[in-house]
Amino acid sequence: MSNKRSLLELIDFYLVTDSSLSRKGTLSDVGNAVEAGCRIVQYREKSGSTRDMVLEALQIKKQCGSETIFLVNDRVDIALAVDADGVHIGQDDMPITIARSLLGEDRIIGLTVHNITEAIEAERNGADYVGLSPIFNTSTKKDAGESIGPQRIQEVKDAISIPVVAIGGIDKQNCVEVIRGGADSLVAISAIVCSDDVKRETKDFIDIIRKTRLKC
Ligand code: 3NM
Repeated sequence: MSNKRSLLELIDFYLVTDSSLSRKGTLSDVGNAVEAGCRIVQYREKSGSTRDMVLEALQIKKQCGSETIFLVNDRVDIALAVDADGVHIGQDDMPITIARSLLGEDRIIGLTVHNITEAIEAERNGADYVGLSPIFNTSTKKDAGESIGPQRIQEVKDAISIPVVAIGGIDKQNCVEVIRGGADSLVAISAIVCSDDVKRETKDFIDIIRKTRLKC
């Protein structure tokens, strides 16, 4: 395992996989997003056997190579089994302090948070970044809760010193507000995996994010 934590600061666009929404399949989505310049991929698979997930995760790890951070959603066991760069966990998953003791200090742990209190707690407990969710309404995650709105991102950012990754209902139109709102990085699931051309969409997101940053 290589320690890619320092790369977190440089990330702007973050891909999360979803095989239930994908047009062309998870491996195709990851390959295209990485080719387009995506430098962080989270394998988020909610169905199928552990065996199939491990085998798929191994292929994704290969696609990510040495330049793209590879995280596994929720499953600390799978992250360890495939020697991933880390995990992304939610408030109802394994407590972060236990995940940290299993994963060690070198691996990345991201935690989903919904407000400032959870964000401060996440940093205190050793999270490397927070996923702030949901920024807008989304149908991708049924229990995502009330949307926070891009205007509230900065107050979370100001309360912690780890990166804030925005997630939930983000598309090419509203991502400008998300970056102007203070997010270090953003995730789009449906906007990417439901598209016919994942490479083109990923490039478009990266271009918009970088151009918006230049103007901020
Ligand atoms: N939160 P889309 S995943 C809102 O892991 C949300 O915390 C997640 O999908 C988390 O970009 C997710 O299609 C869904 O709205 C985001």
